[in-house]
Order: sequence, then structure tokens, then C-alpha cells
Amino acid sequence: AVLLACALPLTAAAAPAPVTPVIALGSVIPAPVQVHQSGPGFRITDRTVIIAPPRARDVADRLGEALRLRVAGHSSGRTGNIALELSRAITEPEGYRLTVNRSGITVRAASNAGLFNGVQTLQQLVPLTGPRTVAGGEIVDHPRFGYRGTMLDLARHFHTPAEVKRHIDEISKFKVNYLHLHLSDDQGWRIQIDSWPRLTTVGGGPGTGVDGVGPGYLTKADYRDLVRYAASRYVTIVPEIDMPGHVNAAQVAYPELTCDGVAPPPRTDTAVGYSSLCIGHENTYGFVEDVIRELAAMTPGPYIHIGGDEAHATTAADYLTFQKRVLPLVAKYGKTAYGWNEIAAAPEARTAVAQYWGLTTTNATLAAAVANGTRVIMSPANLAYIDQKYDPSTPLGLSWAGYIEVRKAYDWDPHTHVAGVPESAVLGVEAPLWSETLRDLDDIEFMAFPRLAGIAELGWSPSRDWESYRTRLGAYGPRWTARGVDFYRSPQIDWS
Ligand code: TNX
Repeated sequence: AVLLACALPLTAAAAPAPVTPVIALGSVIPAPVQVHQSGPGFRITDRTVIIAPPRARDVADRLGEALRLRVAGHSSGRTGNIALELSRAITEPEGYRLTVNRSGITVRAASNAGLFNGVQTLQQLVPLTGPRTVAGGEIVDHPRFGYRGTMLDLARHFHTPAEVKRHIDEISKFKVNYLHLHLSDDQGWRIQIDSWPRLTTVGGGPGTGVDGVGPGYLTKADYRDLVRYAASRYVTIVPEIDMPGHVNAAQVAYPELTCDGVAPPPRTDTAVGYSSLCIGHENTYGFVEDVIRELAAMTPGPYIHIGGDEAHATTAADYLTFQKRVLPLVAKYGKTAYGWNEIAAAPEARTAVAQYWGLTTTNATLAAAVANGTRVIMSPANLAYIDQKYDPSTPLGLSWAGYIEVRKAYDWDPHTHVAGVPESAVLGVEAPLWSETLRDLDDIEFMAFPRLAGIAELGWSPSRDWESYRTRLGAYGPRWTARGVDFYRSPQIDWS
């Protein structure tokens, strides 16, 4: 990537004209595929207009809000504007081409998702202060992986729709295009299910969440609104209901989901692995099907995440019995099953997506499943778990998977990370953010940023380069500050 800070040509005046630095065309996170900086740049002024066809109006409006510029359907004069163009000449899905010269800026893409990505790049190239001059040249860009994700845990502490929306705004700036919502766990149930109403009235009620301080749930209307909001930022929501373990909150609400029919006490501690649905009861599968059916009906995205992790209170044989029934249920409602990598033990995971959260670079069960067709999303806990502390002094987060400084979260290769999981089986990367220790949006942002920016680059860019990345990250800091994002000022980065 081109990283030289470049200067505008000095004008003719005799007095030493102030040199206005512009941002090098490649100084963007994630790093673009190709950058050719050349020729004069374009200065955005208050008279600059964003021109976009009606079909791309939504993307144009978003850019207009960000840059405080007017949006129009077509221009009277053809130059001096920022044009968004839908073009079939761009073939990469989600790809775009950004051209900047004296007469204006053009973003071309085959789809609105591609235009949106180009617009995210452009926004990083517009100086925060001073003349808004964008360097001249061209960027040709497209993602390495189709899935670039992160996860919020609404179960351990509920995060409000307003907080989730604000987080969507922030993650989409790095072209993160999937948001996985962990909606149920031992400490709480956070999504309305009409056929089992007590899941939320009890499971999302007062006293739920870690330490009993994280109540709340999404109504179906809230959830649909979030899905729409995310879609307008080209982010797809992936809902997760964790089972057959991590179900204590559901069993408190519905004791018939236990084998003995006795309600367990509510739990607000952070232990894992003690609860299980009753594998031998037919009632269990009625419950699971109701939940999957209702979830699928309100989820336009392709995936339903069924959890499957840490089922230590379920025997290995019961676990397989459960997955044999449940994995196909997801397909019955038109969705692709997605689960934590333990699901790879079940033959029915052949058509599913496994989320690898292990600490090792070998996993025979996963490799065998991949050989049978299972595809993988990489979330190794020691590298991509952004709920882990940066170092021993980090006030938030856990550390069971180790400390994860900014460089550690960046310096690994999702496409070769696990033996027997070739790049062709990898759909992408995801950085999960568990909320045992997190209460509000400031906490979320402090743990997510800057690490999520690095994970996003692993998912998007064709190669990684720590020195280049740390320079671009240091330069990005003032943008977070300007938006009030409380990011971690890692000592590994020279922040501007
Ligand atoms: C393990 S990772 C869990 C979660 C915890 C997390 C905390 C995984 C699939 N399960 O239940 O919240 O560690 O880091």
C-alpha cells in the first residue's frame, strides 16, 4: 500500500505558501487491493454535490450526512462533483473502483454494497480538518473473504438497540459486514419468541444478566428495526440461540425444559458448562423448532447460529443425538446452520458453518468435517476474542485465552491458521465480544477498538503488513476521538 504522506504542489505565490498535506491514497483501513496515487487531487468544497442514481440514493444520503454535502440525482455541469455510479464493468462482489482527479471523484461498483464500501474508503481519505482535498489517483478494491464479522453478547449484559445501532455505524466503517448477536445464555434470554413468552418476560426481566445488572430484551419490532438499520449499512444480522448448553435462563422460565421438570435457580455468575436441554424429551424439539421458526421468519440473512459450545452437561452421545435433529431444522426454515466448532463432531454439520474458537492450530474433528464440506469462520480465542484483556492492566475483559495486544490480534493468517482448513473452506473471520465484564457502549468500544479494525483488515485485504497497518491505525485515532469513540490507546501505536 502507498503510505507516503504527499503534499499538494506549491502555488505560484512568492511568500512560502503553506503546504497542505493530503492523506496518501492508500492510508485506509482495511488496506485496499490496489492503489495508484497520481495526478492532482480534488478539493471538496461546500459547493460539491454528490450525484447518484435513484437506486443508490441511500448510499449517497449516508455520504451526504457524513461529509455535509447535498445529494442530487444528476448534475447540470458534469465536473466538480462526487459521483456514485452503478456499473456492471466491476465484477467483484462488494468491490469498487475509486477515481480521484482534478475534475472530481467517482466511485463505481456493481452493487450498492460495493458503492458503500467505496464510500467508506473515501471518507477515510477526506482530512478531518483544514481543506478537504483528496489525493489524486485510483483505488481498485474488493474483499478477500465474504464474511467479516463481529459479535455482541446481549445475554450477559443487555445492550440497547440504540447502543447496537451506534456500534453498527462504527463497525461498518471498516467494511465489517456481519453482526452476530448472542441472544441467549445462562444469565438471560434477549429475543421475543411469541410461542414461549416467558423466555423474555422472565429470562429478560429484572435481575437477569451477570451480577443481576443487565436486564432487557429485544421485542420482535426492535429486532426487525435493527435488521433494517444494519442492512442500510450493508451489515447482515446473525442471530444466535445457544443450545443445548448455556440454557439456564430458558429453564428458569420453563422448567419443563429440564429432565426433572424442576426449575433451576436463576444464575448471574459467569460459570459455564452446567446447563443442558433434556435430550431425551420430545418437548425439547418442539421448543427448539418454535424458536428456530420464529427466528428464521424475522431474519432475512442466510444464517441462524445455534451455539453448540461448551455443552459439558450433555453427554457426547446426547450431543450428537441433539445435533442430528437440530442442524436439519435450520435448513427446514430456509437458513444455513452456523454453530461453534463443537458442532463439527456431528455428521449433519456437513452443510453447516463452524465457528472456530479454539486455541490450537490443529483440530482433527474440524479438519475431518471440512473434508466433508463444512465451512469455517475463524475466531481463534487467543487472537480474535476481543473480550480478552489487552494486557494485565486492562480494567475490563477476561484473560482465559491470554492477553491480546493490538499487534497480536493482527499478526495471524485466517486462511492458513488451522491445519486441514484451507482458504477455500474459510468464509471469513469474526471477532466475538463477550459481555461478562461489559456494561455500556464505552466498554464495548474500548475492547473493540482498535482490535476490530485489524481483524477487519485480515478479512478484507490480500496481505497483512504490521508496519503499514500501525501507521494507518495511528493516523486513524483522531477520527475515533472526533466521534467520541473511547478506543484503547495501545502503546504499540504512535497515535497522531
Ligand atoms: C467461552 S467461547 C464461551 C463463552 C464465554 C467466553 C468468554 C465460547 C464459544 N463460549 O460462553 O462468554 O468464553 O471469553
